[in-house]
Amino acid sequence: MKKNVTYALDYALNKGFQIHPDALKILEDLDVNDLKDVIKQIVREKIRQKRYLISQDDLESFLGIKEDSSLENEHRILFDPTSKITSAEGIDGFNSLFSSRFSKLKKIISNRPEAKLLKSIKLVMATKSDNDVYVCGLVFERNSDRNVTRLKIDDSTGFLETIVFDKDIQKIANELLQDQFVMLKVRLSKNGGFIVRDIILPDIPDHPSNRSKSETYAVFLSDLHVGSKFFMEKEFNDFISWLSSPDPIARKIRFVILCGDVVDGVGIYPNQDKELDYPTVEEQLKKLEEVLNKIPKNIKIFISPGNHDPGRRALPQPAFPEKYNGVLLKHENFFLVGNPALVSLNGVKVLIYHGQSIDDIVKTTPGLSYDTPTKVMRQLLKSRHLSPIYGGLTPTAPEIEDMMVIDEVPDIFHVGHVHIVGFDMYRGVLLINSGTWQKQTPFQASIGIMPTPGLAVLVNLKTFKVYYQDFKTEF
Ligand code: D5M
Ligand code: FE
Ligand code: ZN
Repeated sequence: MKKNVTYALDYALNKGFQIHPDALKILEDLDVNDLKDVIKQIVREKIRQKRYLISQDDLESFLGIKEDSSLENEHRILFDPTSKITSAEGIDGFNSLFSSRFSKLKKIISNRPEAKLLKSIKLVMATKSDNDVYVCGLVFERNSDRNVTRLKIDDSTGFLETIVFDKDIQKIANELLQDQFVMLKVRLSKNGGFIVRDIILPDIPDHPSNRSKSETYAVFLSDLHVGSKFFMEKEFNDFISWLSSPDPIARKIRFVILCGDVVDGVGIYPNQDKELDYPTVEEQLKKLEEVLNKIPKNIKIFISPGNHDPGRRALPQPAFPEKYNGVLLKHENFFLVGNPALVSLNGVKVLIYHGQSIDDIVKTTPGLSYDTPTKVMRQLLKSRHLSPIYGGLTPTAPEIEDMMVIDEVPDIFHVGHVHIVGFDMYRGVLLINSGTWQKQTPFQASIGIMPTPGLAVLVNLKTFKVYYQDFKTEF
């Protein structure tokens, strides 16, 4: 028992009072300076009432931390790939994946007025009109040399090679990602080349976001890497204890969202076994469950996988497979979803995605880097796709439906993977990268990644105000 609590206990006993064990737990979390005052005032009040047991209820009422029943914690899982995964095989599978991507995004862009003038590449090539025409397709190639950018797009009726001269349009062109969907306004030049006169991305409309009616808070976390020698167990446990503390924000938390890499996994990178405290996935998950079990039961916990978690690596990833999920699913307040997933928390739509494709985007796009993850997240929203680049570092499964298309506009877009906290607003969407609870690893040091570990990102779902709670103890 902590020393300050002993003081409270002695004081109460001397006056003929008993303190219930649940009430003691609350006293343990109080600041020493507040404690003496609190206990004296409660004793005075109870003497007046002639009641000689100090209960949890007495303390919670006195401290104003009594559970607020007006805080809603309603959730709906709006999209989860788990049951939709079919994994079509071979080339055919990829053909259907890309044709699904093309038709879904064409539908999204068809809300634009220009889309009424869309023509197929085959028709444009055949008619050779010298008016402006609109075409759409997936980016097949993008080359920039000196003053011109060349774009080749594919709409399944054929390929169109185009040239961008205009400097402003070049800026957009140079940020285009391989296999991203675009609409181009082009005109045939006298020497037979198609000049790009505008680039239109599917993008998201600027919109007022859905908000929670009550001031419920959600905590956004990712990349715990439980099992790794570098998992910051002490800091993470401090955070978990804080969730039960009298802190006014902690009292209003009803949701925790874990965005992948919750465990470090086994055999994920060469010689990983030398960097593991827990050498099997089962032990890692048991450890994770032990820690998460201490979270108050009135908080719903959503867990989505990342590239270190058990199950298939290719996107979209299903929720943790049955072989491993028992230890987590025995808790009624735990919900396992796939990657990506869309959940509604008190009406606020949260898109959860681990963020594997960021590796490919940072690698191929000038001006984007790991330390500005929210800039990459903007690109993803503009392209209305979570993993546009095919054939890079991000494994993609040959699904019949492209579930990485951002069909619905979210209110909060939650990503992890880069281990660096960041937040921003884009067209009414709150972008959050929730960092990590793993110290810098030797691999990250070797490639110059400076993580920001030990920060809990908290959001008021009514106001969308973002707070950080810092649990880092080493600098
Ligand atoms: O990824 C942790 C961090 O390391 C994240 O910023 C991405 C980066 N990372 C991971 N794999 C690679 C490769 N192969 N190249 C470059 N950068 C990488 P995590 O998923 O936790 O291992
Ligand atoms: Fe990670
Ligand atoms: Zn990761």
